[in-house]
Amino acid sequence: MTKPVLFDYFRSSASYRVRIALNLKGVDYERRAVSLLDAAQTSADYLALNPQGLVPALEMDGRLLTQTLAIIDYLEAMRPDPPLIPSRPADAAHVRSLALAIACDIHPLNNLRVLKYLKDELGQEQDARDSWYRHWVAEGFAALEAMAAPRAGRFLFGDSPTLADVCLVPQMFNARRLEAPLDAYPTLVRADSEACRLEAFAAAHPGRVAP
Ligand SMILES: N[C@@H](CCC(=O)N[C@@H](CS)C(=O)NCC(=O)O)C(=O)O
Repeated sequence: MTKPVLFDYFRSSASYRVRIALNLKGVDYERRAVSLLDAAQTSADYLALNPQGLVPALEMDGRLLTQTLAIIDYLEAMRPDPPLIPSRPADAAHVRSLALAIACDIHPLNNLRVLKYLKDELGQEQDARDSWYRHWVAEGFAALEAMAAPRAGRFLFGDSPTLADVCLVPQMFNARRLEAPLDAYPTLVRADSEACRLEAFAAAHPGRVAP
């Protein structure tokens, strides 16, 4: 069996999600760096793998998978243990809604190509771009805190990590890097800190996989 290959960038939060999921599922994999700093995601070679020009992409079981939530769904189907989605449909919907609030409603607004467009095409200075970044984090995290708090345990939902934590931890890492204030989100801070104590999360941290 050939090892799965993850095409990723150490500081990309989407890549960080998939590293966490692979670790939680106990999948042994290799990494191939795609340097966002050098715009390697726009190279012809990489676009042949992922026409979206986004990392990560995962080569596994003879397939090339893209989009983190689709990749994690695949892992969940192929390696059900430990589950990242609760078995009760209502709980599963709740966990997915937390994950999607991050992956669809916070992350894309603050993605590299969006920040680059603000700079290069719209002529926005660093201060304006930082303020854009922090605005969408604040709005998204305030909603996420309200959604998660009533049903949170040690983690965003209950007492074992789910897809919601897999998405939360990289977004918190990203928010800290851009110095977005986090005091108003105690549930998110607690779940992040609990998750980061687990080796599957710690081993996926950008600081651990940096070139
Ligand atoms: N929805 C995509 C998002 C992937 C994504 O946006 N990746 C970022 C890094 S975190 C990227 O490749 N950005 C490159 C760019 O913006 O040019 C997924 O979940 O896989």
